[in-house]
Amino acid sequence: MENISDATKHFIDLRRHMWIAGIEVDLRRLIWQIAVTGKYISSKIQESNRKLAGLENIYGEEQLALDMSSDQIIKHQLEFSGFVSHYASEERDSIIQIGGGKGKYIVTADPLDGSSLVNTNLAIGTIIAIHRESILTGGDKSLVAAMYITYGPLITMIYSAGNGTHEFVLNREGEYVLSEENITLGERGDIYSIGGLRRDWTQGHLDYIRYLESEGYKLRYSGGFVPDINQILIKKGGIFTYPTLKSHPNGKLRLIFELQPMAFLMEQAGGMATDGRQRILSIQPKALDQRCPVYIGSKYEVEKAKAFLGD
Ligand code: AFP
Repeated sequence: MENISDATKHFIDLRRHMWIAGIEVDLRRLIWQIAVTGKYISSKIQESNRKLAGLENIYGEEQLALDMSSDQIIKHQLEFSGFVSHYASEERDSIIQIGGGKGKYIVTADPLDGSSLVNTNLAIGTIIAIHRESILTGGDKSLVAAMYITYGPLITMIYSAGNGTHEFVLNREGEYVLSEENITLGERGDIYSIGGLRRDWTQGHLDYIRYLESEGYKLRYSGGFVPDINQILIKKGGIFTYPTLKSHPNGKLRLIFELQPMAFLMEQAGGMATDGRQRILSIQPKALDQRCPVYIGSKYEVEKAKAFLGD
């Protein structure tokens, strides 16, 4: 039986992983500080979930929505980091200057994506992107790192700083230890995760979905973007799509807060992400809250979607 020190010597924690990868020191520290907020947000979820308390808030005070309080946790953590000049969040109408505007990075957050699922006890998550340039120049010009934290049976964190896509799990000691390094998607998978109402789909999208079903793809859709994407990464293939809808031509998901970071992580894992025609990371955002259709996952399924949509 290995002794404890031998048993743990294989554990690579997040900071050591980033140091070995040669990531710039301020970026390493920033990614670490954001990962730490995951612990605070997770305890907020536990504390604020009324089902857990078994009763409404005993003081009757207005419970701040979880996504708002998660946003405040992240902002406060970044405010004093010294590395961040501006912060943008799905919970805010504009980009705000923080830390005196001196830091070298701009951070965007979807602080608690899937918050409408919290009382169902399904997994939800935090999505983060870290930019060096203005976030309105386009993902492939400004993005230097992306990460998401999944609040499920375990708290896991997936990150990339352009060094591949890697998964860490928060252990009992409160450390993020490496659980899967260099996640790499296969050419294709066997799961499809599809948003929007079938009656709202365009004909090209409907034909594409019927093709996947004829190929025997299995439906995996929770209504939470983070766990649905996480399943495709960990299962090494498949497709998530929230398409153009007749009622909403730009779909539902946000380009800057949700799609750019996930596209960065998926491409670093050998996958693809498009709006059905062009690469998500090549799209120059026109507005902070711009929505965009999305096809994201392994190459075969994304290319197939482009073919059905009349590439
Ligand atoms: P909420 O944050 O309002 O729960 O929305 C979650 C989400 O933005 C994304 O996480 C899901 O993929 C998508 O919406 C689910 O949308 P539908 O409820 O229309 O399926």
